[in-house]
Amino acid sequence: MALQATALVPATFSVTKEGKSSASFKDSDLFGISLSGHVKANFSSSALRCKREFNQRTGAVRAQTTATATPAIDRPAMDGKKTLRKGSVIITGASSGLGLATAKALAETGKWHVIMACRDFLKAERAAKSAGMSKENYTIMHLDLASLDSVRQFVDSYKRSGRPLDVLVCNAAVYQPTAKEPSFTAEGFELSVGINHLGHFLLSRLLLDDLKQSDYPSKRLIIVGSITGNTNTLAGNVPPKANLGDLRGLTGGLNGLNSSTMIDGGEFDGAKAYKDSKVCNMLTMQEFHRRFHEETGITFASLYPGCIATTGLFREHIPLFRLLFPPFQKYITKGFVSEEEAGKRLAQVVSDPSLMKSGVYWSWNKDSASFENQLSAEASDQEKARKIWELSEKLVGLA
Ligand code: LMG
Ligand code: NDP
Ligand code: PMR
Repeated sequence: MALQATALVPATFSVTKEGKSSASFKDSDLFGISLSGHVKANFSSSALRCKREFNQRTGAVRAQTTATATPAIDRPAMDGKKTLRKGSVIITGASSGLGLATAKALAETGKWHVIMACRDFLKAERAAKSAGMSKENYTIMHLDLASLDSVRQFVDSYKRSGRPLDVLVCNAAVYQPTAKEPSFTAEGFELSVGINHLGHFLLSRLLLDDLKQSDYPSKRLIIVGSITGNTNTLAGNVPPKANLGDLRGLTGGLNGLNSSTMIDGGEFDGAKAYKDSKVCNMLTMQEFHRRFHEETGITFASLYPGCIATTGLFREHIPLFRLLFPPFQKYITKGFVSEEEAGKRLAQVVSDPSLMKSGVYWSWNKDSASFENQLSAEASDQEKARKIWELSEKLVGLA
């Protein structure tokens, strides 16, 4: 409970003033805590603060509109000029790696308030501090994607906070390449698909309406994908390969009791479960696009940010792998990107006006220029996307 209450308090409360690679391998082809002191604040003050923050920022932000192409909200100001408000972006798993680097990149612009949706509050707070993020630019909220109750609580808290929602980034993930046995979420789903896909599926479904209601000029839902889920690439052909099969395991609930823990019904394999989960992420983005883009104007997108070989994603891999993987990616595949560079890429998908197209899986070439990439046959299979949507709805209690 204490954590929940604390989690609702924006870090800003402590501020007194309320204030492609074209070399040998191509991505696109086969080679391709100062917490407790501020807990007094409650929901309504949070909403109030939001408004005040908006009012105070108007002047500063107005000055920036002339210099950049960041979407602006046309609101009549006192002097009759157009103004914009800060965008609000939720990033799941912003306590490390890509999520943290993206939070930092967005916070630094001064145009975004980042809601860091994390399972470990203290880790997130330390991470934000050591990244040098200033308190008025972020809020940490508790979210454990391995529990659908936690997802629902997070959504309730967010709605009560009174903040608008302009962009949602589904970034968090786990990867269990060395696990011999499966582990499970609170509801009994195999952990990687449970967190990476099902938790995010419920989260984004429950927050879709908030995105829809946003008056921000460009509202977006971004689900992080990966090259390793795409079997039209070399990286996607390193065994074990992603393959969702006929979805019999997902149909059975991935619980290892009356069904397999793997989507395709096979034997548990942590590396494959991760890659399968990424295929679900990329299919879900496209299904959202087909169902809701026209009606809501929301941009749905996915991306492969590059191989960020130094992140916590590989924490469960053997030490030798963690030692050799970065130089392998840097010097042999040349697919390596730093966390900082990858953060800038995802930040572009969040806010760059040139990346507004919906239904796209973005990648970057060796000059770090973005391009619309091709997904594998399975990761663009419309019929599978529809089935996964419907099965996932049942599993998370939406149908
Ligand atoms: C599975 O293995 C694991 O079983 C599973 O747990 C999970 O981790 C999963 O996808 C993740 O991978 C699959 C993989 C194991 O199997 C294969 O890829 C089959 C082919 C492997 C044959 C290796 C030759 C590859 C030839 C391709 C040419 C490219 C050059 C590659 C150079 C590296 C060769 C070792 O694959 C492996 O175990 C490969 C080893 C892990 C790769 C990452 C680290 C390699 C680093 C090597 C060079 C680093 C640079 C410094 C130079 C050091 C010199 C010693
Ligand atoms: P990290 O491990 O550094 O980051 C993953 C984040 O997810 C962490 O903040 C972690 O929290 C969080 N997380 C894990 N489980 C949960 C949970 N149950 N509830 C809430 N948050 C959770 O890895 P990356 O930054 O590399 O990964 C980020 C995204 O990028 C993933 O979607 C991954 O698939 C994708 N990606 C990564 C690539 C790479 O090369 N690294 C390449 C392509 C895509 P905590 O800090 O508490 O552990
Ligand atoms: Mg892979 C262009 C070549 C390329 C790229 C971009 C990646 C990205 N990898 C490439 C090639 C190879 N990898 C080759 C030739 C091999 C065999 C030696 C290889 C192996 C390998 C392993 C064992 N690669 C891996 C692993 C992992 O455990 C990582 C993984 O699959 O996690 C699911 C991984 C990755 N390679 C990548 C990327 C981005 C990953 C991290 C996976 C992800 O985040 O989706």
